[in-house]
Amino acid sequence: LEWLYSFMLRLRLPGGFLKPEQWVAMHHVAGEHSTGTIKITTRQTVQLHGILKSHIKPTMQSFNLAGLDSIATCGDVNRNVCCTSNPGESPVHDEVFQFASKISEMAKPKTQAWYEIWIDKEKIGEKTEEDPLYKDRYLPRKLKIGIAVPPNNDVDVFINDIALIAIIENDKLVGFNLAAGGGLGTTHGNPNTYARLATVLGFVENDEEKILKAVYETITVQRDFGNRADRKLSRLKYTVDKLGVDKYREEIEKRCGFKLEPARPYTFTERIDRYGWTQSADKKWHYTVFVENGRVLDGEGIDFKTCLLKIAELGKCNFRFTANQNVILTDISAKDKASIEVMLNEYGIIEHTDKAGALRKNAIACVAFNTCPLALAEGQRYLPTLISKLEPILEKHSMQHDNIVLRMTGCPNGCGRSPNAEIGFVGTAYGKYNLHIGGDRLGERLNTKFKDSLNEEQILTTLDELFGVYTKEKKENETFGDFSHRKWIL
Ligand code: SRM
Ligand code: SF4
Repeated sequence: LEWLYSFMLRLRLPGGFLKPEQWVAMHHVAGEHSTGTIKITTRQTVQLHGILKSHIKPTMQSFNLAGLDSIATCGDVNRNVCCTSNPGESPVHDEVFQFASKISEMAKPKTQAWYEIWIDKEKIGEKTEEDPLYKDRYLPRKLKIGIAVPPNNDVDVFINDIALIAIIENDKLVGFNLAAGGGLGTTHGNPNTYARLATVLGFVENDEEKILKAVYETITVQRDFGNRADRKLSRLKYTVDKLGVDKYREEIEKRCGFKLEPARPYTFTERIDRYGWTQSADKKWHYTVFVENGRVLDGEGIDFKTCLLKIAELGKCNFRFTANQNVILTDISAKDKASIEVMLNEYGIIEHTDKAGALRKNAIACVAFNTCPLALAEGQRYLPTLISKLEPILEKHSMQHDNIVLRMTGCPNGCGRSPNAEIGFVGTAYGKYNLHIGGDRLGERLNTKFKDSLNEEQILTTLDELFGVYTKEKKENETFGDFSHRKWIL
């Protein structure tokens, strides 16, 4: 007999893309081998929890048959590459999105171990597998890459170790601004740790070889200069600050053999998922489903899982996960739109998506209890209740339609990206959260701790007071985040 271990598995899905037949496969794998819940993560992929040891191999094998894998979804390597989700965002969306797959492939570890262990591929034995990127040492720590298509910063691009911002001129992708040094994790009681947003280093023209090279060498600088002595201080953000931004840039340029051009102008005006129907320039339709905290399951009022399975079985749309833990049914032709809408209506998804309030629709919570071993407080199991208690308070201040970005994490690792929310909760102990305010709406400014370890009652009273001051004193069109920054942080 041994302990009844169970495991969590994450898929590698660059840009969060799944074909309908892959959704069907994933649905069945979740049912046969895990708790059954399909959990959409804040990095546009899915996690399955509760996979018993004897089920791991069949799970991997079923995913492999569906053309899916879990390679590099944990460990000191490049993780899932994020990209603005909605094809309706820009006529060049697909061109940008292809870079997510190319970067993911480029930075994928070259070892065949995953196939040997899980798919029974022939063992390579004593031979050494060459990996020019990771060599024999991997990276000092996990590394994350995100790509955004302005004006929507739905992927929260600046929280990534490496960020690419698409520069679009006259509806053409002319290149990317390259930024480095984002990361949100901190450790309670360790003042050397901090959250940081990526710094823009420069511009690379739309030449695939050059763009991939610039990203590659940004990784190798971290590989060679990153801190390998203290894992708490080993993310790329600390390397940028240790070397200095100019030195980091110079090192990239030296390795690339070309200079980064001066960064090009861009503007983010939003950081949202566009719920409901949108249409792209190619006349295709896309429907963004609101999935509270990314938990796709049946029951709890709506049979999301059955509905999405039935839609996938029609084979008329692709699926794209968003970094806000939602799913978009994409690339639907005009003739297929009605049949999908019928299903969305039949299962109450349209009503659910339309009815949810603004605060709820813009909120994120991390997994936390009961599966996360690092949780100090609740995340996704509690935030919906807290929002229900905040909604009447917002209404009292006529703020119920305000798209405030509120996020909660069960510990300071920041998986729900609370450090760059307008209102951020960071778990300190069961039922207690630090309250952070003053982040901006677009994800371009971090928030600051305002109060320590509040319980629910204190949270509600404090926010009631802050909302009262905000509605009285705000300037026209000033967001809660900007007001809080000006009033209480500066
Ligand atoms: Fe995370 C560790 C869940 C996005 C920063 N994260 C964990 C672990 C694996 C706990 C562990 O190490 O044992 C959590 C598994 C919980 C569970 O039961 O499933 C976990 N992280 C998640 C997810 C599922 C949250 C969610 O509810 O969606 C997200 C999965 C992303 C993915 O698909 O790959 C997730 N994690 C993030 C993000 C947000 C992002 O990347 O956009 C961050 C902040 C950004 C960053 O990396 O700085 C984040 N996770 C961390 C950290 C802190 C890293 C640091 O630099 O200090 C840890 C702990 C660690 O690495 O030691 C962590
Ligand atoms: Fe777990 Fe902390 Fe990440 Fe939440 S923020 S999932 S509690 S590691």
